[in-house]
Amino acid sequence: MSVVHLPAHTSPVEIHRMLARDGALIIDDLADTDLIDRISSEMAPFIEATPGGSDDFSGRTTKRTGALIARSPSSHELIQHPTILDVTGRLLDKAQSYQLHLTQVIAIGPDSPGQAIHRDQWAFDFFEFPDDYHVQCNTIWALTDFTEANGATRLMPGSQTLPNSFDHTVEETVPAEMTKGSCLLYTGKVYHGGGANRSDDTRLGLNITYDVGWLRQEENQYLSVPHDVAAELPDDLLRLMGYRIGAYALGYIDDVRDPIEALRESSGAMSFGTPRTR
Ligand SMILES: O=C(O)CCC(=O)C(=O)O
Ligand SMILES: [Fe+2]
Repeated sequence: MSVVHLPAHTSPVEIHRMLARDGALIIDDLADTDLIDRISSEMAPFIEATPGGSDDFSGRTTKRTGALIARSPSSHELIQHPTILDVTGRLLDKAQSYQLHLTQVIAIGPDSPGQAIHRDQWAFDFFEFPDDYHVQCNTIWALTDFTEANGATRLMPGSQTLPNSFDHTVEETVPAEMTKGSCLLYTGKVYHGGGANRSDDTRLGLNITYDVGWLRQEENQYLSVPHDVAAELPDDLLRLMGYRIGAYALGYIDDVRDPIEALRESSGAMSFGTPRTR
């Protein structure tokens, strides 16, 4: 089974239908390559300064560079891509809200071995969510072409309802080959892993993941994005970052206030010690 490719104009309803069926798909050429190049150049100095991973799972010759909201203004457009947000809302519709889980450029360097085949939802302490309860929706935007040789993500389409196992092998997977600007979309339940890079070039992918509002975010947006930067961002992006009440009362500030209100009021100088007058 290969990873299905859909054209960029496919409706969110149809994309969601295919995503629920296969657990993974590629939307071809969803982003302008100009936008992709701007993001790559904004991130280049940060990628350069990032060390390789500290264990085999994250990849010792793979760099993971995050905090895109603070570091790459151009990335905001991809993070808030209307088609992706629409599909995410449909996939995560059992929860009251969803939020940004992480933003990360994954740079797989030459001679990197393949990553162990895994499910991303294992990040939540291996909790076994019901098959029909999706907790995360992942994108990997191709910042370079993804080829089998340069380490295209490998997936097992249709594997989302298999039991948990650490024993799946690369032979059971297919590569998500795609052009620069295309977007790999996959659920937290599908088995996959970064591919081995047998080329001379670095494979660059921008992983932007969303998760349900009642779970902890993998990338802490409140500290990854300095408050003076956050205070300048529009409300809809702040809400996506988690500056909101995630369910009935999750994530409130002091006297059950909306965090966005507290951020705006403090305008960079958080002073919660002084009683407020309304
Ligand atoms: O870089 C990739 O292609 C996939 C990485 C991945 O699956 C992960 O880090 O969880
Ligand atoms: Fe993964």
